Amino acid sequence: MSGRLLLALVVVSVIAGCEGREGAAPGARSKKAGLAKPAAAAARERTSALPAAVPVALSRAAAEEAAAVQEKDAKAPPVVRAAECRWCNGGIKLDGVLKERAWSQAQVLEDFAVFWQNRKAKTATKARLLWDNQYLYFAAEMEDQDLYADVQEANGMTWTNDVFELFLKPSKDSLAYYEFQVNALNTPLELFLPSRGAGGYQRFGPITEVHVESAVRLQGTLNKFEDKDIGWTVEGRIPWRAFKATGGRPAPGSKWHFALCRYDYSVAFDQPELSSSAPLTQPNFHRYEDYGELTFVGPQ
Ligand SMILES: [Ca+2]
Ligand SMILES: [Ca+2]
Repeated sequence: MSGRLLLALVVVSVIAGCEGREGAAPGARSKKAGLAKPAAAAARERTSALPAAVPVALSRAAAEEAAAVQEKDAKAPPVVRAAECRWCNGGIKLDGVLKERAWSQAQVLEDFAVFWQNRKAKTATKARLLWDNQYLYFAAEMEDQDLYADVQEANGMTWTNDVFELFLKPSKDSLAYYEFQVNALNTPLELFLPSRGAGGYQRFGPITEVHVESAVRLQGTLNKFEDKDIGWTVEGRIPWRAFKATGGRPAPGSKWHFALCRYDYSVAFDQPELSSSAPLTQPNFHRYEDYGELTFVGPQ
């Protein structure tokens, strides 16, 4: 009996201590009158009050936080935070026409945004990725009302033209990543970047061997700004040996990080439109902290 009373008193004092420290939970404060009641009754009342009072305070904070996140997400444009690179079943002919059965089985990545400006891209993009033992395949169908490209030299400054870009970072534990581009004239650019701080295009552009093979198909007239174009399609492949510096081909189930990006120049835009599949928080395609996750799905 005395042991039970002692336990009740301990419970009362522990709860009173909680109230004294927290103080802010309105439900808990209104129960203070209960101290005048016999200890056992007060303990029962407070023991039942405790689980209700504390979670109410916690759940209110959690609800407010969830509402804030929801409000932010409601404004944020959709992007590709995770995607599958599926196995390529059947051949792909690089001709800029995506009629192969293999492409129809690829995941369609069309949530391109100007995320750092909290908006969708002005021009739509539908991209696809596939892989097999030899290659990583990529394709993109891009809306574009003013087709522009004049860089013809491989590993030239293709981003000064309408261009499709792939950024791939095989490992979080390494600073190394890769950048591939194809402009609307089908000129490739390929960069192995050992790190962001190593010197970028100026240093690695001239010494990175170009492995990318691609084809483009234009719907419109290139470099004729007076008329209105429809768009362009790129279809390409990169052999896994291009990734030899970081171990080459991934194993099924491997997860890399990636961003698919575009520059769209147009007489209708005040600035060239940079867009990406990734939630980039800055106008910088090299910001791999923001890249989406790409899972390589093996043959089924
Ligand atoms: Ca094709
Ligand atoms: Ca353009």
